[in-house]
Amino acid sequence: MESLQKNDIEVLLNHSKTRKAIAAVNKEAKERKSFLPSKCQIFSEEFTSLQEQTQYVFADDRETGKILPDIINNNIQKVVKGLKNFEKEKKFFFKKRNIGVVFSGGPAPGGHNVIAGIFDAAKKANSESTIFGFLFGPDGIIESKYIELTREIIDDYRNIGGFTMIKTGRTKIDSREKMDLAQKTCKELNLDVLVIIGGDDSNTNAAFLAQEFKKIGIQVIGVPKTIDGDIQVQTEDGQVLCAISFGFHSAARAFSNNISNLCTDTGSDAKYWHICKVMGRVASHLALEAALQTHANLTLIGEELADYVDKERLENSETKGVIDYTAFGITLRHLSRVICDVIMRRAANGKNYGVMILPEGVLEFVNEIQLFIIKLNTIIGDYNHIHDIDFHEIFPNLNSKLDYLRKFARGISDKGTSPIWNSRDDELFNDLPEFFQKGLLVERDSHGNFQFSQIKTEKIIMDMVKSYLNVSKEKGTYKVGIENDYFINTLKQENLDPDVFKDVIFSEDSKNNQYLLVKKSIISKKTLKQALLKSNLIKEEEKVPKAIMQIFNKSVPKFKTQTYFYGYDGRGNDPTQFDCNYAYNLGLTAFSLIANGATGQMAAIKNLEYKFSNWEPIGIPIAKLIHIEERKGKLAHVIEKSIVDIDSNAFRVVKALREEWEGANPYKDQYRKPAPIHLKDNNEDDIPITLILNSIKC
Ligand code: FBP
Repeated sequence: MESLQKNDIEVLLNHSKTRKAIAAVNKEAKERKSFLPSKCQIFSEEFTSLQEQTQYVFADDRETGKILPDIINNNIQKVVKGLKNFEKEKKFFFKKRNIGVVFSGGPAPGGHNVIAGIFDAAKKANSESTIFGFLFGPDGIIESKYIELTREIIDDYRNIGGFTMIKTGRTKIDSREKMDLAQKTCKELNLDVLVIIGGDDSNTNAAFLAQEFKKIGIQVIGVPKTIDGDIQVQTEDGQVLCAISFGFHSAARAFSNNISNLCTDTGSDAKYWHICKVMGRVASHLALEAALQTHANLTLIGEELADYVDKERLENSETKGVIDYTAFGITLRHLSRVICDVIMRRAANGKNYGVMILPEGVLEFVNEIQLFIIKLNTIIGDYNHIHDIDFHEIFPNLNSKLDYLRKFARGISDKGTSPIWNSRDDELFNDLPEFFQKGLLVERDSHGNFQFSQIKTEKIIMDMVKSYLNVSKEKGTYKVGIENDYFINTLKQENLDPDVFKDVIFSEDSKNNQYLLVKKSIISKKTLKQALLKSNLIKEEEKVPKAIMQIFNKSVPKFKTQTYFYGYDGRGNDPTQFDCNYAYNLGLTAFSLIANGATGQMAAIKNLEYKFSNWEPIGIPIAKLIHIEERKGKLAHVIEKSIVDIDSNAFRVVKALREEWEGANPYKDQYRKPAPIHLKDNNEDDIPITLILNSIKC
């Protein structure tokens, strides 16, 4: 044992073992930084060109064409080998350029590799080129805050998660003033091109900037990032051009590793339901992937719930000769019943525990909540428009907001009447818990998106689940099944005849099962005693035998939960090998687009869902992805978010195996353990399962 002087903190801190043990960069992190992502074959060429691909057809874009006339006619461009005799193109390719890069929106693992790819390709083409990184997202462009990215800086962030190198932000360059300031910065830096690494809204912004900057000769290129996986591009006839954004795989794998550990915990301790909310502002892609990775007992997929039809309601209304529109789509009440059903069926098989995955955006697909969101968006949007001032500034707290809504309901608002918010809305809204009211009234983000991450979705849902479980407990329908052998052994220890007691305590239909269910009518010590008295198994003055009490107590469920929010942790996770390679090749693709004069294009890799050797770098015309949708109560031109397709293979597999994974049976749960995230070898987990399944043609 080495002797260390007590209290001599200096000695302890300087000890070689201490220094090694707590070093900021460990061996694995060093190895990660030096990992070389694989490059698509085409990038070993000296230089590349772009080949127009006119065979791909997109939806009607006349409306977008009116506002983005200079980029609406862009086509898909495939990165191909550069033609040696095309001297002019070659000269342009190798020219010295100033490139500005910016992260926009939430972090996603792999972002640093996109910049590393751009940096490597740009320096290879011309070592005198300069790469500027704008700080804190689009604010850095508006406020002219940037750093020059040197090789030393880049090397320090290769294959490392998050966006820490230059940070990120959610500001949208959407006003004349911000556009002018952005132009000023870019001109002062003498930029040739601006690369925006962002989600659907940031790429929409990139298209508008491309249109605006065309006249000053600055190219704008987008790169699809978001852990949510909701930027996916398909043509009108379903050809996949971009199967997923970078960051999705790493975040999904990080969440899945944690969720899988909880599956192990719940199967060990057998006392908790672990409730895991996973990010994904609207779309449930991350939840779907986590379900495939872990086989958790219950995963809600918002998109499926939206499709729900209450057949009973529909039939009832049809017999009356009317259509009940409320029968379409799921309500919060019904959703809680769906969850309770799984909990109760597992409990009946002795498993009063499990793991549940709730997508962050699930409420977006619940009827009454969706309606509230749309109505409130419109009211707030109208207020901002009429008063030219922000609603949240004027009504900063919940009470003032509610007061405004109440006035609206009474028709004494500035507009005089209120067709959107009537007294029924007011009543329903007032019935919601305060934290949820606050959540629904929370300020929309700069792109007009509802901020689901600010809402305790899991609390809203689980509160309803808990109250329904309590009702079910009182009704005697929520019980923990008692294993037959356990019952027999327990009774034998007290010399009681199991066969005699079985008939009295357990329900008829469970008597031959491995797990026995206490009769519905027995819900308390009192009702238990009554049942025994009625069957003459005990006398009035006698106590219920200890063994029977033990069995009864075991059958009474205690619903205990632990809740988790997996989101921010996954955004900061180090990228998987898939994301390292993907993001790096996106960077290389972005440079090919830049060096061939493209603008208004988004770098993408086609065939991501297949082997690496099939990956095909392309440019996608952003303007062609834009459609019109409601934001902040107004119609806006934005890239359409891809939500889970309930006809996709990935969803169909989850649906088909749902019962097996629920494990509402006496057998072992079918949990799956995903491999840990590391860069050493390729392993079978190194591609999103969603992509593998969706690529199967059958
Ligand atoms: P992006 O679309 O910008 O990639 O962000 C997605 C996301 O991670 C969502 O999953 C989540 O709802 C949201 O960001 C959280 O945003 P914030 O960082 O503002 O809390």
